[in-house]
Amino acid sequence: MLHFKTIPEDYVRKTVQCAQVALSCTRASHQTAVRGANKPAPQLAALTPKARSFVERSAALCQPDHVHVCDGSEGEASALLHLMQQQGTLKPLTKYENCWLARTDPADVARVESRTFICSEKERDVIPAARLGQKSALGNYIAPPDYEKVVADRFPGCMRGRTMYVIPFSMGPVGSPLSKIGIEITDSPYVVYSMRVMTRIGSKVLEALRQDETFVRCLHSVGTGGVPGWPCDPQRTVILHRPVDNEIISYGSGYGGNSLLGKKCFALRLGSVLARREGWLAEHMLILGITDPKGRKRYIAAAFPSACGKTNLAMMTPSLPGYKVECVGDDIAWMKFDSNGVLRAINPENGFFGVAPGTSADTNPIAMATVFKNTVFTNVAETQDGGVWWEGMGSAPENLTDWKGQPWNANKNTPAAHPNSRFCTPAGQCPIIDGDWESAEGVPISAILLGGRRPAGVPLIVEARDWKHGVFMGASMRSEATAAAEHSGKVVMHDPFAMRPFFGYNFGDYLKHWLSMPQPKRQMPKIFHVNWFRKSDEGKFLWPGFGENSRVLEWVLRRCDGETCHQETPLGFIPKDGELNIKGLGDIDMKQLFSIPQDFWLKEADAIEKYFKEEVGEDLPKEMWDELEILRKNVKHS
Ligand code: GTP
Ligand code: SPV
Ligand code: MN
Repeated sequence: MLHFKTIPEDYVRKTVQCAQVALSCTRASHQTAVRGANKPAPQLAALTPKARSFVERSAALCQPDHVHVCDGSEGEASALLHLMQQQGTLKPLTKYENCWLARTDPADVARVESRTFICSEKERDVIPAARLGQKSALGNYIAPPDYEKVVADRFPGCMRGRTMYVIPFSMGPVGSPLSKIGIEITDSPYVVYSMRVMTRIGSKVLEALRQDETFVRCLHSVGTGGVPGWPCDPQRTVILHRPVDNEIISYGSGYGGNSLLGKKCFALRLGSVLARREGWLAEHMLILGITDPKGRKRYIAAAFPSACGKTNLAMMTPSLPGYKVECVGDDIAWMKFDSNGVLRAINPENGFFGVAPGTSADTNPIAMATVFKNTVFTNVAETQDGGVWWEGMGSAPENLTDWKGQPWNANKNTPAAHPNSRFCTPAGQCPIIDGDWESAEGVPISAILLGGRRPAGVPLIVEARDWKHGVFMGASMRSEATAAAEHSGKVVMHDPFAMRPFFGYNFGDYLKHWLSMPQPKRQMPKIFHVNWFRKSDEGKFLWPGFGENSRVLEWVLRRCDGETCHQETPLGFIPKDGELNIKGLGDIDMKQLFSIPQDFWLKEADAIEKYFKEEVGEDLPKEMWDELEILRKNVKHS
């Protein structure tokens, strides 16, 4: 529900009247708002009463000129494209089929974690005990009255002169028992078009809502300001979540996870709350299927922080002969133990919103084979012949236009593509999309990988001794900051389970939830920590990464099969000497890649202790303190 408590009664009455006008002209305005749509939009009458009430209340608050309920049709999509060209939001990339370039306001280029809040009656629902009343590194809390005020300060009349789009969307295949429905209301046609790629939208979702009226209310406005073609309000951007009310409200940004509310806001922040309540897991994880040379197929999920290699691993081309990788998802996994005790995962998304820089025919040929049709590129560089370019794609063509629309050449000391520039592309057109990627019951998970960017000290792979140790590995994960959010510099940050920006509730309770997973008759996946990013003293990556990561996956599978190809270390199990296949790789400094420097790890243990104490405190499960002491003891005696 939208909350009008802070708005005077007569104002509410007046705005509701305006909304009636807006709603009653919906049908006629549809033609002007979304010109060229050849099918009429589903009528408001087609909405369930709850959905209709959400739309009416939002219209009353935002006062759009028109309301358009999205049906998800092709005609609607082409009308949106037409409109966005007129408004200067998109331009066609004539070199490819149905591909588009968007340039954002330079102040609206990534997720804004500092302005992302979770609302609850009690602060401790959101913030661990150690940080109550203070700034927390594990999420921001907002009290209900402040939440109301933030909405009241931004939303009244914010859609005047604009069309309000109503997007019914499903996270997960429509009708799957693991799927959930949302309705996003937005004034951004770019968001509508992107949601159409990233989620399943339209009439079929409205149909499903008639069976079960439950949905997450998502209200989004880009706000006023910004540059021509990219309205936004970076100074006043705010992203609010109210899990108890199934509500997300976002203002001021049109970019990525700030505005495509099905993704991080719903599938992770609200999702994690639902998952805890209902006994499952909502995680920042890719899902891949891997078939070994004997034809045995297994599925692996992996949690790496933003811009740390999920899309690349999910689509990897194995360098090891006889292996095949297929992609189920590249960013989010919803996982639940089935009645046979098997952990099953679905990808709630329908597309990839992938990091462009670094993607090339060498590093990720599958992504390159995916993105040159039906794709929106945002903040990449443009070539003279209507194509795209970014750092890491290969040598730079002449006469590039950079992401800000300025002429660019290799002598400039600014990047041509923004480091967080992205492609938004339908998952279904990935050449290695898994045959079961839309399976209603999900795919069975054999192993869970955790990892991050660790330039020093952290081995290529370590296997957890057991589930509890694996949960500790997740809790103590750290990674170098990337351009996916507003953090600057290469500072190594704690990022537990790659979820630091995405927890919907108290991290201590999240750990307890993970610890509660092992139950009689459940087949617990093995947990591993990987690091593709360790560097030599000269600053070079010690491991070639990308397709060569298949060598690490092979060892993971052998461990899942119970092979004794491991040896014990203070951190857990690593490959026994000679058991990681590096045949044909040339010079690999295995000693440095797997070294466990005692001084580094004593400091790491201290850093973990400090983090646990200062950020979590008494909400940290005792098991984590026990594991930290085991780590410290092991390292001291090594
Ligand atoms: P989000 O979409 O932000 O969640 O990111 P992601 O985890 O999907 O990261 P992605 O796969 O897009 O990779 C981000 C960057 O890391 C790209 O520039 C990649 O080229 C680079 N990268 C990915 N895998 C590897 C690897 O194995 N080794 C090295 N050195 N770089 C990698
Ligand atoms: C991430 O930052 O982890 C992303 C991109 O996957 S965004 O959709 O902006 O969250
Ligand atoms: Mn991500």
